Amino acid sequence: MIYFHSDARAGSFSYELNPWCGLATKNYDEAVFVTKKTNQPVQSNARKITTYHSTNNPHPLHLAEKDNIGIVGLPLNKGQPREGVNAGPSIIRGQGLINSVEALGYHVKDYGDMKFSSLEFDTIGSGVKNPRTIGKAMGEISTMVRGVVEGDGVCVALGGDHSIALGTIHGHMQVNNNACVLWIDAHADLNTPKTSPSGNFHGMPLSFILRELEGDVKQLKDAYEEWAWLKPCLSAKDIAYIGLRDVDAGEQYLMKKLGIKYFCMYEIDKYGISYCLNQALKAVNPQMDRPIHLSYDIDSLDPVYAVSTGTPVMGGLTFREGCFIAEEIAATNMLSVLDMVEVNPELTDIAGGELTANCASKIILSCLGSRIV
Ligand SMILES: [Mn+2]
Repeated sequence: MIYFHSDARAGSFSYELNPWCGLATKNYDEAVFVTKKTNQPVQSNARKITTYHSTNNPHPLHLAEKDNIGIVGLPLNKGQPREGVNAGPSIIRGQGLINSVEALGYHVKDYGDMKFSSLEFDTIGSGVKNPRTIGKAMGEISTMVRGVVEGDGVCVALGGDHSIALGTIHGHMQVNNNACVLWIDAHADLNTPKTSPSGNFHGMPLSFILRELEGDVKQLKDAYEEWAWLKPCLSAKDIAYIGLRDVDAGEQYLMKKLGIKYFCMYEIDKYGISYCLNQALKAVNPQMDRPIHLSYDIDSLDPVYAVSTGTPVMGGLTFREGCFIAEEIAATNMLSVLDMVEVNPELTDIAGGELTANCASKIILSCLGSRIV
């Protein structure tokens, strides 16, 4: 049984610390939080995590007559070094996602999981690891997402690492060329091949989609035919960040130089999530007439919730703040594409993976109109 206090920031409980993720519990099944005062297990006001939402009411917020939802799994893991993030789509689906989306009143078309080939002799080129494999996969993702948006109106893309967003945004923009992007993430994912400290592509997808940075990615693009399809199609003024707390020096420079709107955890603590989200939407979608591309990295949530993800950073969004963003996006009726990325069930024990996937699933449902009441 998992017990959990309703406000993880309240600090009224003590628990063992797991050195790399911040929340201990080698075995969630045995984890019982205790009060500091008495050291007794908390029973009276403890809650089981899985009873949070009711999702079997018809969705009250019709997504602007988009009653079809296309869901596609993108199990790509070559944009970062850890195995397991390719299992993201299956563990998120395993939360009962398809049935729950149907229970909201939508007609769901499940496109299954795409298969990506690993190209031979693909190590590192122009500062990017696996450049040919990723270039090819991104082109294929772009074509797939374009088709889903054309056919179903709304596309939910299950990652995979955050690399996939280059393909999903590119495909989306081929249909809705006036879409704006909300990037919910601990990281800015704006490195160019030159500024990236690691060469991992999941920290670079935005630099490849931005018109302003076309020259910075040209060397890689020109070097491999797998990148021939790419045409930058988004402007810096059309992106807003929420949840940042680990931003590389080169990214900080580019964010300021390009004037990208951002709401780091500092701003969220200071002004609240409601104000920050409102300002982010105002910046990229002032008339609320542009389709929204919501690129949601599960590591935007604090590692207390998103425990099983590749690059966790302390001090993130609470689960409720994460849901609130999703609920407000649903209320705009303008959601067109949703990426849910970086759930990696193989980095912790089974319960940690399930908890992370459960958060992802609940946020997806909230984006599609699921409400508490
Ligand atoms: Mn990311």
